[in-house]
Amino acid sequence: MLKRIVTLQDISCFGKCSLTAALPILSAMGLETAVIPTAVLSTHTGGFTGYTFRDLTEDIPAISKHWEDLNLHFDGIYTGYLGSIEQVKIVTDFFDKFKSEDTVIVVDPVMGDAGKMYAGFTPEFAGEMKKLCGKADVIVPNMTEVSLLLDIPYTEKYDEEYIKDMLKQLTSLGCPVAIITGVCYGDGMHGAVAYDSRCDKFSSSFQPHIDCTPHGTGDIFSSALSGSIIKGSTVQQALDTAVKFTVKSIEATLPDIDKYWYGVSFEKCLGMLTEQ
Ligand code: PXL
Repeated sequence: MLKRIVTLQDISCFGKCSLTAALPILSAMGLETAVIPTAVLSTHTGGFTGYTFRDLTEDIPAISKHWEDLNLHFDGIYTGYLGSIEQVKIVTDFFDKFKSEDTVIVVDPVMGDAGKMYAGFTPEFAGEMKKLCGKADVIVPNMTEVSLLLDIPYTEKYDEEYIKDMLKQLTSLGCPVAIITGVCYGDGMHGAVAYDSRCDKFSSSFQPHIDCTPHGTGDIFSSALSGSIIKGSTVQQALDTAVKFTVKSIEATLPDIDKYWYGVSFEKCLGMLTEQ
């Protein structure tokens, strides 16, 4: 039987991130994928100007109520970009309604990158996101989001000990597993590091660094990671799958990077996921 996941994030109609990346990736991994679009934007907010933004917060409780009536069960719930504090609160309620004993919740606390918050986000939003992270089984912040979740300054210079310390602090938000993405110790490698507080175990996965960060790599990583975890992989296996898929997708973008500056050419690599 197919495992069923629901992912809650925006549709950026053009730009290859959030739902337009998550849906094909999760489907390629063999998961039945339901979606709750949290907002509709004409493009994502990274690098485009003049984008439209229709907030769909109001629709979420009604969708949720209908699904409760249908008695739907989800093996996984995966959240990405959420557009407002109110929306984060409503998603928290959604977790309470649909989390059963065997449901795995993955929260990607999408708020910023490279030390800057994305357009429209505030420190108050980060406060609400901390609470949502506390309800998750797995969280997947990048270093910018780590600084926002832990109220510490953003830094690009750190070592393994620092990352391990951050990971432990992140699990004290209430989620048993924390994964930091985009980790680079300056040794030419780039990857992700995880801490599972249930067994006090660290794991990591690294690949040679590619000097190019197209938009949407975080969403590609989180989607592949969520799919893997919900299919029952160990944290180590999920890290390996997500890191390899992300790196291959970035490599696939390189020949045409001027043309595809707005997103990663992950489509060329979906075969890696269907074969698993
Ligand atoms: O890739 C994260 C993301 C998702 N959705 C929207 C965004 C961004 C990042 O900028 O703007 C709308």
